[in-house]
Amino acid sequence: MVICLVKNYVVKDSDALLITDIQKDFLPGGALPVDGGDGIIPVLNDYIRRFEDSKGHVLASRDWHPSNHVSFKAQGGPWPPHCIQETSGAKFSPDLKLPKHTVVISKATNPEREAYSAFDGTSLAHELRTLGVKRLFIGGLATDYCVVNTVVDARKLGFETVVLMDATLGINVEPGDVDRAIETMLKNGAQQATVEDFLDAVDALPIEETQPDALEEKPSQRAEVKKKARMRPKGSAKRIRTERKG
Ligand code: VGL
Ligand code: ZN
Repeated sequence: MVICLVKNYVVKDSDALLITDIQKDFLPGGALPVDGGDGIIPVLNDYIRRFEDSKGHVLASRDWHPSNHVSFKAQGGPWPPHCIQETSGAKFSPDLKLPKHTVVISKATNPEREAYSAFDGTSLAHELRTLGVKRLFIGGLATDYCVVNTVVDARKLGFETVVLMDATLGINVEPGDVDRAIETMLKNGAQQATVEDFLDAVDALPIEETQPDALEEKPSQRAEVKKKARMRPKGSAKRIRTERKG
């Protein structure tokens, strides 16, 4: 039996995209690089465009340590120094196309405490509630640290939470860490999705509204939606809707 698992997410203004820790130190050439971490940046840029087009919110977290942070080896922690406040390594990757109005969340700023979750000791929950966000889509680095802890907290706080599986990568200090992180997220009620599970705005319209007659009723608005759809790389939403996974 083939089970249809295509999800058809349509981004709306009560949705937020949270991009975790796409900072130079976590990318190849950085102080604590995630292998191939730069490979998810184009995918994240695609998600950013979708959220921008559909009035979803975009937030970005950053690891933002003081130079004497407890997680650094010199203080007895597990990590080399990384993402030190105001240094070049702590900067977001210049390849990540963050919108101007992105809400930036700085985490693990207390020298005495590790905080992998973007909710831990930050204003993230407050920001999301102020924006009216009900559903949180999360992608970024690293699956087995920031992402899993952020997702578990999001679930505890009552947000519907979707992990963007094609836009997150982990460190795997121990083999299987990433797999265990994914299992933990699912066990906590998170959903998982890839870009193929998203419908473009134009495909989400009721069928009759996409007919030529209906187009004439609201020409400017409709033209705008159509124009955006045309600007996309050859979309897959139509095909995906009939595709089966699993
Ligand atoms: C992280 C390792 C060290 C993370 C932070 O946020 O994923 N990982 N510091
Ligand atoms: Zn850190």
